[in-house]
Order: sequence, then C-alpha cells, then structure tokens
Amino acid sequence: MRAVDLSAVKRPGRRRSGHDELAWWREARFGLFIHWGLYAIPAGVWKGRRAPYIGEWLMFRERIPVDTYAKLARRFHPRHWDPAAIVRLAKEAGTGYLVITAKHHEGFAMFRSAASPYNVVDATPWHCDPMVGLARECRRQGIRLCFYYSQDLDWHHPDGAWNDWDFDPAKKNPERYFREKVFPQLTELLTNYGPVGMIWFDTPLTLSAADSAALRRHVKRLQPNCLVSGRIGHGLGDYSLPRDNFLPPGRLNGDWETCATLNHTWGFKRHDHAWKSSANLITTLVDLASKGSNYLLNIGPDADGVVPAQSVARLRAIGAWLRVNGAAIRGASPSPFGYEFPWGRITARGRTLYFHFFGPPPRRFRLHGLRTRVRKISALAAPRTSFSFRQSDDEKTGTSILDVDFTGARRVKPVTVFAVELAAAPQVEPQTLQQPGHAITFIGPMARVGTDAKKPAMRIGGNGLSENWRNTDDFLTWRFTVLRPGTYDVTVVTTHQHLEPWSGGHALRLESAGQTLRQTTKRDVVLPGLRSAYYPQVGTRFGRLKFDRPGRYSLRLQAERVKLSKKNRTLFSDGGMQFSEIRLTPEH
Ligand code: JFZ
Repeated sequence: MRAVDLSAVKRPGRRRSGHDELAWWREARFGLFIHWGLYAIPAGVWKGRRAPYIGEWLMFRERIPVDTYAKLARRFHPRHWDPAAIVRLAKEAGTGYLVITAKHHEGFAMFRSAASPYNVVDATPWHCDPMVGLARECRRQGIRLCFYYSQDLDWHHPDGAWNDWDFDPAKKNPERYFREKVFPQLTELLTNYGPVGMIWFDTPLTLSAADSAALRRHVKRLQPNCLVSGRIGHGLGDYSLPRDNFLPPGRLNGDWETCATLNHTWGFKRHDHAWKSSANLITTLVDLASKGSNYLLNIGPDADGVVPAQSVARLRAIGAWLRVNGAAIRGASPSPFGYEFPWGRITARGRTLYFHFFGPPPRRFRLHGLRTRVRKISALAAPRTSFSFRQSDDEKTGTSILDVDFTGARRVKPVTVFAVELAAAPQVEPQTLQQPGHAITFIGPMARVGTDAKKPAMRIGGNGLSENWRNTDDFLTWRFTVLRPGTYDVTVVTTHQHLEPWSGGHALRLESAGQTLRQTTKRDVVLPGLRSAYYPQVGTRFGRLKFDRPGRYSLRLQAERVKLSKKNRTLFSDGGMQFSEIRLTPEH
C-alpha cells in the first residue's frame, strides 16, 4: 500500500455548484485552533510522572482504561471559561475563524449530546455547554465558528478506532460507531449552534472512501456551505492539510492550511514552556501566506478554561503586526515566484506585490525575474513614503532586474513590508532562477518528474515533497538560469517522513552542465530556518558544479540506490527517500 497524503484533496481548489464556499476562508488566511477537553485536567502529568508527547494523547500513550479516564469528567468545572474573552482574543489576534475540539480522540463531547452521556453537560458537575456561549459570541463578534471532530479515533467508544487495551479490535463494529455516535453528534453540531463554518475532521486512519463520502454528504446535507477539512480522508476535503507544524518548500497548488502549536502540544500541558517567539509566529504566518497556505494556530486552555498568558501575549503581538500589515496577508495570494527568498517572502493582491523582509531592509535591493513594470514602491506601514527604483534586463540572459533604493526605510519588527504597485498583473520568470546573492534553489514543485520506466512511481506531493521515491528509474529535472558564472557548492536536502526519524543512505546521481556528481545522502549539515524546526532539512554535500558562462541550464537528480526503510510502510510514511530541495551556493 502506498503511503497516502492523508489530507490532500484530489481536486485542489475545486469549486462546487458555482458558489465559492472557500471565499471567507481564503480571505481570513489565519485561524485560531482551540484544543480543550478532559486532557486539560491531567495536563501532561499521570501518576506523578510527566508524560511525553502531546497532551491530548495521554489516554493512548499511558493506555489508561476507559473507566479510569472517564472519572476525570467528575472533576471538570472550568470556573474561568469566558467565551466572550476567547472570541475577543481571536479577533485581537487577527484571525477570521476559530476551530474548537468538539470531540477529540478521547471520545468526550465538549457539547450537549443526546447521542452519548459522555459529554460536558451530563458527565460533569459544570453541566454547561460551552459551545452555546461560543456560538453566540462568534456571531456577535463576527468570527466564523468551526468544530474539530475526530470521526475515526475514539478511545472511549468500544467501536471507535485505536483503543485496543480495553476493547478487542476483532470485535469492533465501526459501522455501529458511525451510526450510534458520529452521525448523531455531527447532526447535533450542525443543528444546535447556528451556521458552522467548517467541520475540521481529523486522522482518518481506518475509514474507507465510502465512509469519508458519507461523512461529507451528511455535513453538506445539514449545512451546504459548511466546509470540511482535508482530514475527512480520501481526498474529499474542501482543502488540504499537510502534517502538523509543516512548512512547505515552496508555493502549493490549491488550498492548504497548516495547523500549528504555540509550544509543542495541542492540549494543555503544565510543563510545556517551549513557547515560540512572536517573531517566529509572524514570520511563519508570512511564509505560509506566501505559499498559498492558511495558518491555524492553536491555544490549549487549562482545566479552568484559562488560556495561558504566554499564548495570549503572542496572539496579541501577531494581531498588532496584522493591524499594520494585514493587507499583505488577509485575502492575499501566494507569491508569483514559486520559491522562497533568503531575505524574506512575497505575497500578492491584484496588481500589488508585497515584499516581506525578515531582517532590516537593505539600502540597495535587487530582485531577478519580475517582468512587469513597477509604478510605485512604498512602505506598507507608511503609505506616503516612496522609494526610488530602476528596472533593466540582464544583457547576457535577458533576465529582468529590479533595483530598489530603500534608503531611509524604517524597520518594522519582525517583518517589514513594502507595497510594490505594478502597471499590470505580475508576470515573473517561471523557471528556477539565480537570485542576487547568487544561491540557486531547486524545489520539487518546480521540477518535472521523469522516468526510465514506462511511468513514474514517484511524484511530488501536494505538500511540495517527493512521495514514493523508492526506485532508480524515476528522476527530477529542472531548467534554470545562471546569471553569474562560477563554481558552486551543491547540497542535496532530504527530510524525514511524518513520525519517522530521518534516514540517509540513498545513493544519488546529479547531472548538470556536462558534470556528474555522485554521493550517498548523509547528515553533513542541517539547514537553518523555519522549516527545520519540526522537519529538519538535512543537507548532504555533493561537491561542486562549474558554470562557465551565464545562460540556461538543466539539472537532473536520480537515485542509483534507494535505501528502503525496513519498517512497513505506514499511512504516513512510504519508506522511500523524502526529497526536499537542492541548493547551489557560490563556493566559499
Ligand atoms: C492530529 C491529532 O492526533 C492531534 O492530537 C492534534 O489534534 C492534531 C491537530 O491532529 O494529529 C495529526 C493528524 C494527522 C497528521 C499528523 C498529526 N498527518 O496527517 O501527518
């Protein structure tokens, strides 16, 4: 079985019945995720010991019997839960929608449910349905209310997936689970709380395509405009989701959303203090917007309903930055360039490009490949500013060059944004192109997949990484332009599959400009930067390539041996090589 990208829709960006249900979601670009359930009570500590892994998976990791775990409900009485404050925080952060866990894998319904007594009204001394107040506040404050629902993993119900410590897997009846719990609860969520923006389904590990299709029909029958996330399974979502905390190597096709944590857990853990900086979070928001992805950023309220102060501070910092620079994010389109820049990112809106600088804007700035005439360049934070610029063509390759003088520009931390107004919609060099600073980056989405066999088995997944690269027939090729001749260090970057450690040992052959380099992937360097935080970008040094003159070239990468993982392939991992990118940097 080939590992599937669990969450990539097969029809990216497909419109249904002419009405674009995704319009509000694309406009928002940024959402607030809320993981709140019984797991907030133990908060990552069980039997006096700090439990590893994400907080909401405690019952699974500690194999806590249902009878023991269910007793937590008797202690759930969140005195400080304040839906108005939660929704106000979502607005202050600049989000346009919020997704709250209505039922996570623990099986506990955080809403009134006639379908299961294991719910927040009937099973706790609080006897309150938090979704009523939340729905009211979302309507009042203008935030889309969405529900996360775990439609497959349920460690409480005897027929739910993945509790094999209380229940015999051979005796599970998934159809009964769907009939008794999932469909009735979805009906409750889509009937009792007014308009719902989305059902954020999750982790469809045992569902059939028919199951996913039935779920989709059920949602759309109750609320036709309610979106479903890519994790409904079998490509039947309205948009795609990569792995958690995942940043793609370049612009993605279709509609994507990366969900991410503020520390390292979704559900509250009292000992997880690994808070990301506001600068990191804002830079990540920009990175994802530049690649066409939404950012769904999580908070985990504690058992009293209190949002950790560190979470509040960070969300407010993002909101403050968005109040000045939101035009470059909300409703913005991805960069017309398919790849990242070492200095920052680009987003677009109509005839305006937004240049996002992650560091101090340079006085002298140059960009290769923008073919459209520029009319004006100003600071987004100071629209009356104007910066001089000049456009020309490189005489050897014809590449368009934009030079800008940012003298006097004021830095806005952590990201300074400039509006570049164009005379028409942006047109850029479509191929891989050497940028000033002279590095050249080759990413999967800009490659052509080829093969020496009848048809390739490997492909570039929707998330921009290779999938199913397990043979020596398939290869990737790029056409690219070199403006500055010279010798370049070559680094091939691979990363690990989800929930798998990185593995090297793949013998690769790289050919370009009449030269051939061979190397076996190994951990020579881990590239710094956002993407390495959760999925280390492991670089193997391949040697050098020499380009004698400016011009157009091609590059080909093929395996001569793929070291297949000994473990069986899983739903998350195809056991092959996970290619990320190739980098050419001027030799030191
Ligand atoms: C799932 C949950 O298991 C987790 O507790 C949390 O709610 C997260 C947002 O979603 O975790 C996943 C699900 C799918 C993938 C990775 C993590 N995936 O497809 O790689």
